[in-house]
Amino acid sequence: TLTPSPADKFTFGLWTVGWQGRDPFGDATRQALDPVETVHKLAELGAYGVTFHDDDLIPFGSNDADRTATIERFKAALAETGLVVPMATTNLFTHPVFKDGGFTSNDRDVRRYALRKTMRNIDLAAELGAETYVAWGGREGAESGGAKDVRIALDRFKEAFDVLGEYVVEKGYNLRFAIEPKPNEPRGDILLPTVGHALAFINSLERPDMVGLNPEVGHEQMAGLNFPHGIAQALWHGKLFHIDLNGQTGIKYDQDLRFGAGDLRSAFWLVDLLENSDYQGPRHFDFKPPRTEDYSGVWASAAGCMRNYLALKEKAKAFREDPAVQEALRASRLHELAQSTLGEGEKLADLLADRSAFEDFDVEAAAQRGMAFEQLDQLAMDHLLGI
Ligand code: GLT
Ligand code: MN
Ligand code: MN
Ligand code: MN
Repeated sequence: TLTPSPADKFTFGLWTVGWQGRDPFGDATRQALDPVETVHKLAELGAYGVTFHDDDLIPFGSNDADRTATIERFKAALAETGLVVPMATTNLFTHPVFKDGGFTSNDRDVRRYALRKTMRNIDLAAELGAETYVAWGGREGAESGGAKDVRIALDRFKEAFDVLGEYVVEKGYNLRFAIEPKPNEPRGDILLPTVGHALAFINSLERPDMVGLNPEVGHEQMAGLNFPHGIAQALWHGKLFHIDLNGQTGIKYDQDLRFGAGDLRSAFWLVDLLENSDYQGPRHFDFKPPRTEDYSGVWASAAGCMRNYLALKEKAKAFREDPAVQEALRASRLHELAQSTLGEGEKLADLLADRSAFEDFDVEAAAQRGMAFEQLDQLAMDHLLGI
């Protein structure tokens, strides 16, 4: 069925459907959305949950009384609809104070403020039951070489995650951090630009187990990378804590198209991977309905994200179950890839002594063997195209 239900675990950021269409060249094309209305609308569409930045829910600079009232109204909407909040995050990019970053700004006062702003929203995230706290460092970066000493900025970045980890442990919250890489935009070059950079960084933290990834489809594609491959590696490291699903067509500005729009083949392999993995987390959409749309277009775009995911899930299942595909997978020797290269109990000395592995190995004959990948890929295309 292509009708979403909470069991599908689809979630949306308040900032996605709530994006008013402001871009570097033009003003907003849509009125602001009330988060309470968003919660009701998403529930109607079949979503499971909603996520937010502190400032999406509570306008920046609100006084304590307004903040409390806003949170109470939001909680009431969650209770009424059954929507949950599996993830929250901090806005460390909109206010001009963050023009050189939050955790890695050269300005030390700004870094201390960024930590406090984050801890304040971590309290709210924990109160609402979130288990993942996303950190997208869109302003952590530079436009010019001398402006940032990257090695020292990484010391400060590490310091931030170490302090925040200590805070979560001290408070006893059941919360893990998920770093969201992006190569550029809004900064000319952003720190931790890809999944690979972020994975390596995590190993240097005080509490590496508490920190994983929130990769976004379009962000890896902006760097020309294969998103399903990046996700597979994140899964292999046990670091896929969360995921931002959307669409992108090649190396250009961050398009944030609805999921499935953009590189459809890549989206197919992504859903195939996720659905056949142990990832149990939300399927979170981080998209921006184009500024051409009014609110009926916005909700159509949100519904389209879920519909495309469910359609691809059906296609992937049919692909895996097709006997012709199973035969093609055998012909492509995927089962052989699954065998260890050394035999069970085989020692290094045995490999060195095995003349069939080298001295008597018929390299030319092996070179002649085709891999049969094109037949396999055409079957995938046939399934995807519905022929
Ligand atoms: C912003 C960014 C997204 C991040 C959000 C989390 S904010 O919209 O473009 O990719 O996921 O901070
Ligand atoms: Mn994006
Ligand atoms: Mn975005
Ligand atoms: Mn994102």
